[in-house]
Amino acid sequence: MSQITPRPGRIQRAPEGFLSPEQIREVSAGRRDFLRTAFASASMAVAGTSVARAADGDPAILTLPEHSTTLGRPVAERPYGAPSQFEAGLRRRESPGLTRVAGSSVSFSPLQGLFGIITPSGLHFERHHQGWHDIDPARHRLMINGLVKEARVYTMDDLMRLPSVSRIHFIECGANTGMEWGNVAVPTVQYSHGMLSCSEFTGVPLSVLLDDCGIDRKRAKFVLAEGADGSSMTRTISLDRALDDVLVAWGQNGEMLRPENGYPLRLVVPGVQGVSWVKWLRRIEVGDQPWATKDEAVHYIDLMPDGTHRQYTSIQECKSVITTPSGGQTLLDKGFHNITGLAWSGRGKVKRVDVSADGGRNWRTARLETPVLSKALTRFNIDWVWDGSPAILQSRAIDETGYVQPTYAQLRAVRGTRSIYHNNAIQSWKLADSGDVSNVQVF
Ligand SMILES: Nc1nc2c(c(=O)[nH]1)N[C@H]1C(S)=C(S)[C@@H](COP(=O)(O)O)O[C@H]1N2
Ligand SMILES: [Mo]
Repeated sequence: MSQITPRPGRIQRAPEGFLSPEQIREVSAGRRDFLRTAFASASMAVAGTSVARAADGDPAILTLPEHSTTLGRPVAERPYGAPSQFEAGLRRRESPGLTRVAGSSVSFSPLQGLFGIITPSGLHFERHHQGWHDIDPARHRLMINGLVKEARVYTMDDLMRLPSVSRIHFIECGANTGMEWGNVAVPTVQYSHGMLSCSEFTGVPLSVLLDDCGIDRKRAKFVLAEGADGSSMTRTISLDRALDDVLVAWGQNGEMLRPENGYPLRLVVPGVQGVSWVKWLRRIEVGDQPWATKDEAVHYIDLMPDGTHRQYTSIQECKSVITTPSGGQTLLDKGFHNITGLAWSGRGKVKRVDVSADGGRNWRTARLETPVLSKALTRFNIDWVWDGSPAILQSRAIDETGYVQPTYAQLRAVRGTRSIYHNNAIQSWKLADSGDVSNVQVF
């Protein structure tokens, strides 16, 4: 157990992500001097007490600010709310140089700046193979055809009058952390793990629609989901899964999906890699064998150490990452720090998360914050007192099947180093005695 010291350690959170080490050092050095002067007089005045900031000398508490003496802005000035101007650093970001065209690219969620388990819709990561569209829902249709008694075409109105459910699930691109297979490639958790988001999705279970069309129970084994964008995004899903927890969803976090996330309709395939969550969903075909389309025969296959490719590895295995402190941040003080992060498993609930501060030699079990939901992000927290010496911070998740998140050595022993997809290895953040946190790999 750690003692909570009265003045929690402060963190330079560097939400910009791509600060150079020099810039980070500049910022944190400046900030430290500032903190030192700000607190010097205060701590003398209250010597012997546990108060961190004395009122004495702090203009932020002594002077009545303008906002306490003037009329505020009118209600509904912004009919659709937006974040504070002071949160402008919290942005989805493209990784410079990762892709050549922005229409076929990725933006990463700023995990380092998020709380809890729900990703604000405006910060949900994006992955488009052929750009995004804002499709008129009045003109959008979903067709179900193939091995069904009656092929049907649904309008959005048809779908939205059906009995719907709302469920919280994570979506993770299969290529998340893909740049880290061979060596450390990116500086921050936004770029190493930010193709990950979690929302409450609302829609109709795909099983309801398949029932409505009457699937040929004898021959039907698979379904194919197809998107309405120009990428010909088509993915095979086994019928078992399609009838289990897959949703045809229009809602995301209480409102309609955002255009970037598939408005007006997307598939939600809990636990499965993002590519199967077909956006702008326009067709479900029922068939008797996998289609082996381009996005499952050429892309989204795992290159194995022996040179062969593994197909149809869809589940996102148990994984976790510490989001604070994480790469690019700087601890400005010794003493108490809350270590926080996210854990998830495509196979069900997270059972336990352990945290190490010494590169995996010793582990302590973190607190899992409720709710702990199946195939959803789970938030963990653990108290920690930094004594100022270098440390390697790691988290290791275990899911309800008993599967333990692997080390890089364990993962590479099976998968090699030249893969792209399904890297769920334990992430290490190195904390230097300067307080700077950086991305390292520990074997
Ligand atoms: N129609 C269509 N669906 C798609 C894609 C796409 O390009 N077109 N990209 C897929 C991939 S690879 C991922 S990881 C997820 C990303 O979903 P998001 O953009 O809502 O985060 O959508 C999937 N569904
Ligand atoms: Mo993806």
